Amino acid sequence: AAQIDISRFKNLALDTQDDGVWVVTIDRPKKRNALDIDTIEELVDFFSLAPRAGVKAVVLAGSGDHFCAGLDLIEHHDADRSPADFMHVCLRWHEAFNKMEYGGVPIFAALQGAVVGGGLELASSAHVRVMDQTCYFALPEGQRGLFTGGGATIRVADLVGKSRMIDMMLTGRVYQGQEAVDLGLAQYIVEGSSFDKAMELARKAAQNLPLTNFAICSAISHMQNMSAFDAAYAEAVVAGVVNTQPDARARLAAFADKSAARVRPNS
Ligand code: 1HE
Repeated sequence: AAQIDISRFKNLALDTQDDGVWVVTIDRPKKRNALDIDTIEELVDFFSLAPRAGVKAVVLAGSGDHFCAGLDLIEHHDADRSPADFMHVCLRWHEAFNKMEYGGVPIFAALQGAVVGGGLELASSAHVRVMDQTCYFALPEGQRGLFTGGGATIRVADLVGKSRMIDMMLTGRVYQGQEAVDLGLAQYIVEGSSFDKAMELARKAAQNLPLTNFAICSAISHMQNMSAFDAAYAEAVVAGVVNTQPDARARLAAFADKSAARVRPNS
């Protein structure tokens, strides 16, 4: 298994829980967790290793009152990048976010305050988003003279639909509260701490077999990129591997001997 050397990370605060859940916190609160080059490289590092390091689930958080303010606009301004330079910056964002979405480790984003621009691109690369009452979503790139470069055209459009994304960018529209959940920007909204809820969900997911979670958090995303014909084939292959894994036998036996919990409606 790969080892994750926590001391190497400066902009991410990493914390491990004993059930295999890792807390990954973007830790630049004075900059509202804006994503500079170094932070993106740390995300690439962590999420490249996580699938091979026994990480069972991740709670992805932002330090302070805001989840993430997106691209570090000051770094971008000061660097005065060439088109080719910024293209390569964006490719590193894609490297990080693709590792997240396709890596096979369940990621639960705990959202508060601003989830804007690249911050929304980051959040949309998680598998599950939990928002609190302070949380709001926007794509201010349009107003800043910019365009999205971290996958919003794929992932945010996928969450809210093309027309809503275009409106968000043209007009700076902000979504918050229950409406944001209804649109699919988050799956959960809580009265209290989004972190506590994300942790509860991550712990629950961490009890699934790792190979099952790998398929859920990798295969489904890959299949969206395939024709239905090829996706059905890939699904059969994945299910062939997952549904016959030796570790699942005990769970199947528990169902057969009626000791396993049954699926019941919410009370
Ligand atoms: C930053 C950034 C940043 C704050 N880059 N430094 N994203 C945006 O357009 C969002 C820009 N940020 C904001 O609208 C606000 O800062 C917030 C709503 C997130 C927070 O407001 P507030 O009042 O709590 O903080 P503030 O006073 O605006 O900022 C506090 C500090 O954080 C200040 O630095 P300081 O050194 O003067 O104290 C800000 O400069 C700094 N800060 N946001 C750099 N984004 C791959 S393409 C992706 C495209 C994009 O993501 S475009 C960016 C969209």
